[in-house]
Amino acid sequence: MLTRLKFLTAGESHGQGLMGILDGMPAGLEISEDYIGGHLARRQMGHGRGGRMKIEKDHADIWCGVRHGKTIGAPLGLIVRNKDWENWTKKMSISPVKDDIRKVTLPRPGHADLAGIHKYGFDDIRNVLERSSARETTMRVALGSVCRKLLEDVGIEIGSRVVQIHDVKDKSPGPGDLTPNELSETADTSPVRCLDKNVEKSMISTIDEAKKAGDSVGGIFEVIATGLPYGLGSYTQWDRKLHTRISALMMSVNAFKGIEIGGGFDGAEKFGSEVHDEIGHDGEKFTRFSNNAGGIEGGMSNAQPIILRMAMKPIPTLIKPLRSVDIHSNEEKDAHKERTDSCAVPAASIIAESMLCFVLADALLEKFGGDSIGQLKAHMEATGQY
Ligand code: EPS
Repeated sequence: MLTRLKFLTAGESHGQGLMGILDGMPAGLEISEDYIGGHLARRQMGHGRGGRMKIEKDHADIWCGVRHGKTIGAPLGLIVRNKDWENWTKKMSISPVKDDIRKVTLPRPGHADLAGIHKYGFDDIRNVLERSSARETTMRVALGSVCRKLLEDVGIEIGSRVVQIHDVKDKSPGPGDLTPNELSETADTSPVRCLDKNVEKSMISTIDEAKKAGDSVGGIFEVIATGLPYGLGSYTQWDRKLHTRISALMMSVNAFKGIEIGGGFDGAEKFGSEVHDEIGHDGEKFTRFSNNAGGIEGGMSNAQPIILRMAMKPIPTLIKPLRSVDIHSNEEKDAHKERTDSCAVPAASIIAESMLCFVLADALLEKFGGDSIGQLKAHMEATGQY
């Protein structure tokens, strides 16, 4: 789904750490560990996170691809060390160990456990859960923040806010007067990334109740991008459409179960005349009277803000586990309990921002090209239409 950029992540949740490679970044982009770290810290926040986030203080070491603070056009390599590794050196040892390591044999409903052991022929669910854990999203945010920096340098901003946790909804329309960066800065001051203080309170108590009951809750968040020119993506082929690419990357995040673009599901019960955004002209450029399309028409950016909403399911690892069956004995038992979060919706909104950063940076490079940031900017200035 990415045409100019490639990225890969590696690493287990309780292994030594996470590795990531991002290939295809132009030369000359200023990037620092501090910039990446700022976004990693945002991913660690949020009311309802479990014990792991108290242990980790995620930091990405830039391993290669950057010299004197700027990219050199080579693949970027990042490493995030797991602080928790010191507690797992035997259980997660690379080489065989003499000790008897207890196997995980009770698959958790909703997780990769049951399908994973059948697929790979494992007799220990830990071989599955270590890689299927959402810990991996740390590296996505780290690499995605490099794409975010590229976008920021050409005036494209991406931000988000949480609009629902469990059944508590913030029904207020998106604050149109805030830029995406301002939106995120405000949302980041809330423990649930919600802009409405009253709704925030209810969201927090809903998470607390779920936690007390050993349960978990999901939610919905909104992601917004501004500053886009016309024509990222293309209508000419199914896999070049911008919404195809955005949906694919978004839906690659473990717990994301639904995506809405612009008006989304609401549009299904409206008339065409109520949904489509009428066109005007202000003497200089085309304008729109609404943005129900969410910034994408015909698989291309239409110079309006991109507006997305993602639904996240409740995390499947539960303190009060659901029914399961032992994979060795076939005995009915409760599912495996692992340290977990009661709510990770605020963190997930940062992951979604990062996934959008990959797609938009890629589509921008596809349209405007350039081996260096200077060339990209010159191409955009010469041919970009807004
Ligand atoms: C996560 C790290 C994990 C979990 C969570 C997300 O750490 P640990 O398993 O050591 O507690 O907190 O992942 C899950 C709950 C899951 O089911 O994958 C992180 O870094 O975001």
